[in-house]
Amino acid sequence: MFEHLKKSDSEVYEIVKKEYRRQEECLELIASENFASYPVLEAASSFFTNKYAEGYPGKRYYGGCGPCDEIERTAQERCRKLFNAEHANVQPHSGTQANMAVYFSVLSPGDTIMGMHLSHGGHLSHGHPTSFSGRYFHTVPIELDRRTGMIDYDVVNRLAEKTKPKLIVAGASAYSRIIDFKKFREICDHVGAYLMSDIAHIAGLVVAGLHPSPFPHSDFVTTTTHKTLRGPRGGLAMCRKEFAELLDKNIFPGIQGGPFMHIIAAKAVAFGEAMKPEFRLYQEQIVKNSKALAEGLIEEKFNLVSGGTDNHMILVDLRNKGIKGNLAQYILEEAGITSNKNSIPNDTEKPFITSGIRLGTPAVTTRGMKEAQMKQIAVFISRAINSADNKEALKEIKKEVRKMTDTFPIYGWTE
Ligand code: DSN
Repeated sequence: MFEHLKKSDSEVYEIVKKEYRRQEECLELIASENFASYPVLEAASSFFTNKYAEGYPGKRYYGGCGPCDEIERTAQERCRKLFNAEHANVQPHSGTQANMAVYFSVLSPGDTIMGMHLSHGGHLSHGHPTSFSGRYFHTVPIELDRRTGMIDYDVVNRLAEKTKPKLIVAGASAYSRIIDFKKFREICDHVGAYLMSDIAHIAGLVVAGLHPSPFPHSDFVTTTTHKTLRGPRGGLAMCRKEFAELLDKNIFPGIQGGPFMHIIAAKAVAFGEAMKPEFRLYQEQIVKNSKALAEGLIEEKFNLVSGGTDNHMILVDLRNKGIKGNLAQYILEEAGITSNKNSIPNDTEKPFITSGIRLGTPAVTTRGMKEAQMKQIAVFISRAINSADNKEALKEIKKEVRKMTDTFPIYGWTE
């Protein structure tokens, strides 16, 4: 592997190798990351990289699109089956672009959308003022209940009654509890809004039946393909049949040019993997691991937003530990643990500082780790946070982390 790159561009080759080592040697706890399989990686770097295929299967703006049509149809069909969707567009380059295409399908600039506030678990593309979504549309942020750290559907309903959104986004980037899509549908029906469910984080759990499906409740469902779904980096947009033409038009030519056919090929491979029984077992282990990590952290006196987790993710409120999210992220990295600083509900710190960190188990579960390792990781985290000023202690934890990661190799690539 990489023998051509090694020969022709040793500078880039060495950097690729560094990234490989980082992934193998560190504990990857970023909730939105995962390790795609070799078949997914091979498809993503395949000869489809070279091909332009603007348009859709059977209706392209370029010649030579026979295999492109075949691979895109395969991806569409597998995607529809996997999510039980009436229509699937596999071309979005990312989750944000999938969301943008949906908004542009049914909204006009200035229309009102409602979605979770960024520091209450939402995503930039759910209406944050710095994103296109908050600049083109009037947005009403949903906040979590202060006491429980969870969505209060009665409050959402009252907010919707008052503000009359044209579209409601059900979905999150940092919410560790089940999202009740049925309740969101009822609220949408009550105020005449479209429902777009963004399942980027939980797509794998949905496929495995471990989180309620956004269908049949949603008009549109968007996701990325690289988080719990463990595919290539990319997006997907699905919808009811009645919106199919509108959605397709708003992806191409609406907001994108040529589709990334190599990534579509890799998406098809990932969907194939997600149809296998092993995938369900993998998703079950993600949740077991997440709960075990949460328990371990609670034993180490960490406060978790909402008190625990139902999914692959944990949001830690660090205020009782006297450390900000940015410093915690740095300290953990020094100890060989990769995480990300994250705002917590009603955070008084700026998004680049934050009072929390977000942790997730999809990646460590892919490498075969189980509950026992999660308990040990919770202790590593606690020791590291308590050793913020002690470089030697952090080095020692890093050594122990390395011992653990060596026992659970990911790709086993040797030069
Ligand atoms: N940036 C992603 C995450 O980390 O959750 C969402 O797109």
